[in-house]
Amino acid sequence: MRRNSRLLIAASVAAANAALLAGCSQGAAPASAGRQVRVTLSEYRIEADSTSFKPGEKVRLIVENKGREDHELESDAGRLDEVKVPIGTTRTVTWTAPSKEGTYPLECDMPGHTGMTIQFSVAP
Ligand SMILES: [Cu+2]
Repeated sequence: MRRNSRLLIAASVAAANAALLAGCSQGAAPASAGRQVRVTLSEYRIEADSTSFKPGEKVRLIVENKGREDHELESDAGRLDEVKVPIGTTRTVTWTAPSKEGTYPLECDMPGHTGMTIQFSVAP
């Protein structure tokens, strides 16, 4: 039961990512990244060193799961593809902040993790 629902979610996330990728070209990020921002996942919240970014700023996100469950981090509006972060692991990804000013959610979209969200802002 649990396995089936995970598979379904994985399939729908893959479809969403494909749709996102079709609409933008941010996959080809150069190796040089700007500042590092640590993001910590636990039950059921997200904490981050910084939640303020410049439009189009390139950032290295160091995402650590300090919880007792698997988590992930993503932002559809903020253009961060899903980063899976199993229990006890840390994942580093390069991310480019949206070019448009505004407030965006970063969230864990796993079943039952509703409310595991943090807002970040993009402003010059
Ligand atoms: Cu979670």
